[in-house]
Amino acid sequence: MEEQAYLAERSEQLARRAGLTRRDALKLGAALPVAAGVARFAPVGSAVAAVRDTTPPSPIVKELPADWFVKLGTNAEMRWDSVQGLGYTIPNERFFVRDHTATPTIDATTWELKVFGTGLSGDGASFSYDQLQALPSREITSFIECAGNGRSFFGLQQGTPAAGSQWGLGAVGVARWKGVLLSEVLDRAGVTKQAVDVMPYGLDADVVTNGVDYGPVRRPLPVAKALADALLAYEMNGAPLPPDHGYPLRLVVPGWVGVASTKWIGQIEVSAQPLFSLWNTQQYVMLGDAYPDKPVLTTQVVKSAWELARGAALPYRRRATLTGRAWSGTSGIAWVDVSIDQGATWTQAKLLGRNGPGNWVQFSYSFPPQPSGSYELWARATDASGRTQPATVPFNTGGYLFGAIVRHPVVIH
Ligand SMILES: Nc1nc2c(c(=O)[nH]1)N[C@H]1C(S)=C(S)[C@@H](COP(=O)(O)O)O[C@H]1N2
Ligand SMILES: [Mo]
Repeated sequence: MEEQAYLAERSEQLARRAGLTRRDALKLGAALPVAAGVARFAPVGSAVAAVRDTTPPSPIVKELPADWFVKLGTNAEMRWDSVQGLGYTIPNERFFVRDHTATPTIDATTWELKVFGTGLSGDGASFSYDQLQALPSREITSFIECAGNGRSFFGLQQGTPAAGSQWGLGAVGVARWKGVLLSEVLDRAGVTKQAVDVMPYGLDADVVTNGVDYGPVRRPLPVAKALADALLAYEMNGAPLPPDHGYPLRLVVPGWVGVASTKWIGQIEVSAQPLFSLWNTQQYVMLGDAYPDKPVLTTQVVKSAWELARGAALPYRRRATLTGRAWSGTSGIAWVDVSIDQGATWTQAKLLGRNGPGNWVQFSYSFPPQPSGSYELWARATDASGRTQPATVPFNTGGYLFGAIVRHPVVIH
C-alpha cells in the first residue's frame, strides 16, 4: 500500500512538473506504474536505492581510445576500421556503449533482482546474484545493435537528417552472452497465461529531458518474445558483464533493437495489461509520413559494413582484399553483393564462417586493380528470408533502422 501511494504521488509530481494531467503523463509514458496491484514489490524501494548511484563521475567507465571509438555524447561508437583482423565476437573493451544517462556503479553483493506485477500468480520473487548463477545457465551468441545505428546516413545520403546521436554504422557488436533464460526466471516467479508485457527496469539514473523526469530506462517486451529467447546475462565473452554493459545483469533480446536489452536490471514487472514507457511511446517508434500506424520497433533490419574508414586509401592498380560484416535480426545472411560502379554491376562477396539470425557474417571481397580516383564501395546484403538492403529508406523522425545501402567512399592515389 505504502509503495503504491508513493508511486501515485511521484507520478503526479512528474506530471505536474511537466504541466500535464496524470492521465496525460500516463499516456505519454512519463509516469511510473500506478495501477492498483502493480507494486507488489517496491519498484523504488530501499534495497534498490542502496545500489543506485545517481551521480557517476563520467558517463562511461571504460577507456575509449580514439583509434577504437568515436565519442558521441554519453555514447561511444565502435570504429569499423578498428575491427579488421578481429574474430567473430567483439572484445568487451571494444564494444560500443549506449547510455541514456550514465553507467551506474552497482554492488552485486547487495543487489537483488525483483520480479513483480499483475501477470504473476503470487506475490512475485526475488533473486540474489548468487541465486541467479545457481540456476540452469545458457550461452548464446548475439548482436546488440542500437535502433539508431546508421542514423547519420539519413542526412548524409538522403538529405533529411534525423535528430539524435549521429551514429555511423558502429553502434553494433556481437558477443557471447551467458546467463539465465528470462523464461526460467519468469516461470519461477509464477508468470501466468494472463501476462502480456514484461518490463525490466534499469538501475541507472532517471532520464530527464526538458525538465520532465521520465524515470529509469525501461521498455516493455511482449511476453511471447520474453519467453521465447530473451536471456538475462551476467557474462559477456566469458567475463562478468563490464559496468558499461550492464553489470551485474542485463537482458539480451536476440535480433531486436538494442533498447530492448535493458542493462543494470533491478526489477522486472510482469503485467496482465499492456505497459507503456517513454521507450515504446515517444521513442523507438517509427514516426513520419511513411508510418501512419506508428509501429513500435522490434526486429533489426538487414545491414552491412566495411571494415574500413570512410575515405580509406586503397592501393593503386593493385588487387586488395576488403572485409566486412553483414547482419539481420530475422535470419542468417544469404549473400552480399558488392558494386564499385554505383550499382551498374554487382559481384558476390565471399561469406566466411559463422552466420545466423541475430548474428553477423564476415565477408571478403577482392577489389580489382583500379586507376587513381574516388570510388564508392557499395555492399548490399540479403538475408535468408529474402530481405535485402534497398537504395533508400523512407524517413522516420527518430532516424531508426537505416537499412539502405551505405555508399562507402574510398580513394586511390
Ligand atoms: N538501463 C539501461 N539499459 C539500456 C540502455 C540504457 O541507457 N539504460 N541503453 C539501451 C540501448 S538504447 C542500447 S542500444 C543498448 C546498448 O548496449 P551496450 O551499451 O552494452 O552496447 O543498451 C540498452 N539498454
Ligand atoms: Mo539504442
